[in-house]
Amino acid sequence: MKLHGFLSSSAAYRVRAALYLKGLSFEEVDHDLFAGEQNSPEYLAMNPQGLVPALEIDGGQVLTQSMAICEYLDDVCPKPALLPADPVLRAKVRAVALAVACEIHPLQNRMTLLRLRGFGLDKAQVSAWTHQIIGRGLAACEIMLSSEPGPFCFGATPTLADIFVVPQIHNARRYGMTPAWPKLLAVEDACLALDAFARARPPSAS
Ligand SMILES: N[C@@H](CCC(=O)N[C@@H](CS)C(=O)NCC(=O)O)C(=O)O
Repeated sequence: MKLHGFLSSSAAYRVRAALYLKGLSFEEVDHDLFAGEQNSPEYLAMNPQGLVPALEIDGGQVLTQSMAICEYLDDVCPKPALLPADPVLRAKVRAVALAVACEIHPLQNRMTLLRLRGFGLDKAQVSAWTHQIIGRGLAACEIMLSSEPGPFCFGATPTLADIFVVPQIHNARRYGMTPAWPKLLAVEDACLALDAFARARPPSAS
């Protein structure tokens, strides 16, 4: 498999963590988002959204959207499972992952922030926006997880929820925040103690 990503992309971080958790080997191709490589005709032919990650699988098919990719990996390589068997718990795991994927990340990604600058917001205003979006979103995740047993988001093994929450905490730091949610920080510690997350993580939070 070939993972098309970018080192500092938190969405690519999710897929790297899932691939490593499952012990799958893959090749990584970096597309420099700052240089606009995601908008080249070659890349758009693979992913018309011009977003990373994209995963090329055997047979030349290309999968896009980190959640769809992670669920595909869970389908074809069920162990270790990224979704619990219990339907209620599955829904709760997906709800936390989606809280990051739908409500937090798209409002703080590079394209959104560039558009805000284009509408005339200055750097400080854009920074206040990202802090507000991430702060409110992760505070809600902290509450959603408050009564769940650790050390991971939903118990003894990492799930899709961890795969989405941990890269988002990384992004919070990248945007100059100091995350102070005890449950989320404990989850992050548990995940980063695993080789899969440690290898998947971008090198610095700067
Ligand atoms: N919902 C998508 C989000 C992907 C996304 O926003 N990727 C960002 C990097 S984290 C990107 O490719 N941005 C393109 C750009 O900045 O032009 C997913 O989960 O895969």
